[in-house]
Amino acid sequence: MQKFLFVILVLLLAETGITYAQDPGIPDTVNFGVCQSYIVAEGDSFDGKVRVPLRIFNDEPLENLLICLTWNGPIICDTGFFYGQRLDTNVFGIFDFDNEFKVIGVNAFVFEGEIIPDTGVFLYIVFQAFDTGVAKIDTRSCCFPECPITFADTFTGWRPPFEPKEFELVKSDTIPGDLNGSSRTDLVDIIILVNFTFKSIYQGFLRPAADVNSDCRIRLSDVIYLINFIFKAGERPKPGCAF
Ligand SMILES: [Ca+2]
Ligand SMILES: [Ca+2]
Repeated sequence: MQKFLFVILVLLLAETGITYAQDPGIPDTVNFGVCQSYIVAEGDSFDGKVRVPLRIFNDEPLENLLICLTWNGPIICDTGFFYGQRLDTNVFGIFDFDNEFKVIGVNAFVFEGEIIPDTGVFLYIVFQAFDTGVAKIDTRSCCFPECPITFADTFTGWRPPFEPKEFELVKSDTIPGDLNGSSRTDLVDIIILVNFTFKSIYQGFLRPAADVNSDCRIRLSDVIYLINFIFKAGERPKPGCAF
């Protein structure tokens, strides 16, 4: 929590001195793209990952953007990674979350230069799902500490419209690491994964099922993880997030 308080402080400090005004040009927006989930049964319970793309449209250069989110449903925040052209060596991004208070803080600001005008995915948020059902992501504008979505240029700030996102968490019938759908994980699955990783041969498997170490990418470390599981009684494949 201490770390997150620090980020909230950064967010609030960053807001200090901003004069709110009408959004210049075309209205900027903040919304979400299609959420993807991979949830498997673990005995009587469920385990999985959900990837939520946060999308931003800004037609003017920005100096600062602040987004606070909250959620409900059977998910906890796991990680987030920035995406696209907006962050570079002079534009710094902070992503932080607190699962106890169900709050996510996103801040991007410039050391020099600007956050360029752009449209599309700005951040992927990855949640861990522990059940099926419905989840919803909203802003923190309504709650204490209030943290409205704010975009700002050098002189003024504005509050772009935001669309909350509700999505369904559905159980998958596949098993992590079972890439040929044989209902078991064995040498054949390793060969399929090796062919994909080193020869770019894709044999139609569900991608998150191949991300067996659940780091949201399919690569050599997944091959090693799967070999260790099958031949060395290593850790079981996890539901992945490489959608
Ligand atoms: Ca198999
Ligand atoms: Ca992986």
